[in-house]
Amino acid sequence: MQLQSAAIYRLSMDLVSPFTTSFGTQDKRHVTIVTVTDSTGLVGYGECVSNEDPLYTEEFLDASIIAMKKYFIPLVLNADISHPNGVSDVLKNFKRNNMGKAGLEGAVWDLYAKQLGKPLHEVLGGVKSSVEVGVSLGLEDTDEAVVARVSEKVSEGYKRIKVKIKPGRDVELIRKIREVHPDVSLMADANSAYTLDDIVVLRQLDEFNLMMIEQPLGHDDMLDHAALQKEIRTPVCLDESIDSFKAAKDAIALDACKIINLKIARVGGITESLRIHELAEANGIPMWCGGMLEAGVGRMHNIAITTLSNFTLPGDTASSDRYWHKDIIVPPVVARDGVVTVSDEPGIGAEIDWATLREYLVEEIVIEK
Ligand code: OSB
Ligand code: MG
Repeated sequence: MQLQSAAIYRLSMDLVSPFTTSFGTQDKRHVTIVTVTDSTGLVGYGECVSNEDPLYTEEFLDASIIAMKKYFIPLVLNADISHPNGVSDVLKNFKRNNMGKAGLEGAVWDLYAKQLGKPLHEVLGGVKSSVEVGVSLGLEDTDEAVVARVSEKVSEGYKRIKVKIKPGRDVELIRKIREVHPDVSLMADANSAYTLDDIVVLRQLDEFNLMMIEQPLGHDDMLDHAALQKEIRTPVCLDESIDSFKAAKDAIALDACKIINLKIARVGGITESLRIHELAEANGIPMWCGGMLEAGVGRMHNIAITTLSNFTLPGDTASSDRYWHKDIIVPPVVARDGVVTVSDEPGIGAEIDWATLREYLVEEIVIEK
């Protein structure tokens, strides 16, 4: 692929509103953009979605940046790879650090598609020209404020609403949402906040006809999720637990979930994502594409992968303006009535708006071959 150089852009972007989950509140994102440039000057874009702190998974941004700078980027630049699949081969001895790997690999995939002059979704084997999306809503100070948010997003046309729950903010919150929106496609995401000791509460959630409950138990509680799924009607969806093809295979073998939330970054990149997609499809496990409060580059990767056939449920790739006053890509992501039209431009299908990116820039790291 004639890779010549790479760069890491560390940005600081304020969210339009704070985002609260069971593990904490974020009011800004340390967005990290990765680029790779080939010998003709074509540039591929990736986004490393690591959070500042190791709260969602063990990975955190400073560590991802060191991993990319010290190991991943120099190796990949010098590996003479001919296809983006080669990135995970070159990096296979490095354990985990999946978000760092995926940030770099995403840039290589975008560059590869641009070298072919084709949209990334087509290179990946996507089959849709538009994708349905939902929205993920954080906890608010009061349940009433969450209900108001849900109403706002329902009126914007999102195809399903996900709300965050945690112990003490669960059954009553969902009950209040259902009183106002009895039929809306609704799901809850606990981000690992419960254990099997909370079975009484988790069983009560069965009453609300939720599409699914996302990651109720710990990230490494595959057996407990399997036990839970036997006890509740609501489909269990795994997020944090699915960090590799192997994890997806185990989850399916154990009946630990009925649905998979796929995040490209959590599994270490698009190549691993494609393997999981094939596995899930063969086993009748529907998928949707999760999010990490990405800026535009990561959102465009998410849209590209959502065009694959087994992404049958609306994901979390909401419009850019749900997150940012001004996104770093042109055009930004726009969901109309919960539908995003897929771009047919080469690669991810959007350009970085460098003037805007520079407004958010904290540090720029350039790595030559
Ligand atoms: O658990 O899906 C999650 C955001 C950051 C970290 C974890 C999660 C989320 C979200 C929001 O739910 C997804 C998005 O809107 O990008
Ligand atoms: Mg989740």
